[in-house]
Amino acid sequence: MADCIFCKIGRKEIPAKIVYEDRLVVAFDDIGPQAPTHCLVIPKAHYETLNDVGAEQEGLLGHMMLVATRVARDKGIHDKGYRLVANTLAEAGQSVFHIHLHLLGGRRFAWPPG
Ligand code: DGP
Repeated sequence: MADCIFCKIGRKEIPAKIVYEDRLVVAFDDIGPQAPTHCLVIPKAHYETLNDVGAEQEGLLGHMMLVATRVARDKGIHDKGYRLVANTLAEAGQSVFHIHLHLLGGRRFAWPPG
């Protein structure tokens, strides 16, 4: 999508600290980290929210989660613990409308989330 910020990161039109990339996804450091490790895993294809992803993209969603575990290993948080978050629509706090998984770690998190 032409003016989507995460599409632009995926196409390398704007800079980001990319920590993993393959044919389907890109993972990069969040611009406003909420924890010592805070990365985002995005598909290169544009889907506004999880509600826009159909059953045919089941493999892509699984791949995003596996990439998150790989990045967690690379970042050294794999064995201590980490949190994956997919904010969906405004009430959950989604601010960028291109699906993404937050990978957060390196500190203790509260539950329930705020
Ligand atoms: P959410 O609120 O769940 O939609 O999360 C969007 C995240 O995206 C938020 O934590 C900040 C991050 N973000 C927004 N714009 C940029 C950007 O241009 N570069 C990077 N690296 N992260 C961004």
